[in-house]
Amino acid sequence: LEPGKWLRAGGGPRYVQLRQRLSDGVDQGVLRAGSSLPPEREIATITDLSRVTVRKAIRALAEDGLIVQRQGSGSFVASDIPRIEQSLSRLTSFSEDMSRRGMVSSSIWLERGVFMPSPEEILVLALSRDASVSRIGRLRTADDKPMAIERASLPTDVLPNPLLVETSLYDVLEHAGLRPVRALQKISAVNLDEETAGLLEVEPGAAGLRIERTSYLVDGRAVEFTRSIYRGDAYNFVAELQLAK
Ligand code: 16G
Repeated sequence: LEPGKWLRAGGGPRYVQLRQRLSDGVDQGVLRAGSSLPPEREIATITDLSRVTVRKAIRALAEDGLIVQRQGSGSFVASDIPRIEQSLSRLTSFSEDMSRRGMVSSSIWLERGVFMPSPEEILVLALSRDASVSRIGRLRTADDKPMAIERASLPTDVLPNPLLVETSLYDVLEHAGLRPVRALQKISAVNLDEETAGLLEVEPGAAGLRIERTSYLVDGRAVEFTRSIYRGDAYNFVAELQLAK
């Protein structure tokens, strides 16, 4: 944004050029979803433009929906991810959820292997002391946008080899006749640490949702214990409530 380097004579009004410059920054990911813009006064100093020009550019970007202005706390880069309405009462998989919405789901592998279970896995999956677990950690994307990080642990009786999972875990379970029919899910709020935020392509400290799911077969056997971090700006979780009788 240094003065002179990008302002072109004949490139239109200065505020229009600054608006273009800032919107390029958003497109190129230099300014990330949820990050705050420097204060007007600072942008004016760096660019050597007047505060009036800077204010005009920012107002235009807000009108474009590219940034959000918040009274008292400045301007933020808006999230370009439309929110996913996710039912809290249906036991579906990420792949199914995305394909039902006409989106292309994919995964980037973070971890895949067979391990000795942690005390928590032993407890939640009701494992015997000598059992082992398959762990699969994935960054889940929809139309190439990162949505969630999911780390699933399954008893090796259920998933003997994590390499069997190429795209959908639930497909693999379905084929083995081990598709869960019931799950318990716990949701809590988190602020994303630097590493998680980097994977999800948001600012460190941005809001996320930590979701834990334990899934069961008809006979009550636990098949999956998954800890996930979902982008806080990408989801609306929806449940229908009924009057308690
Ligand atoms: C969902 C589940 C996850 C499951 C995954 C399987 C949550 C909140 N949701 O994302 O537990 O492992 O679907 O998806 O944990 P896949 O069949 O596409 O691999």
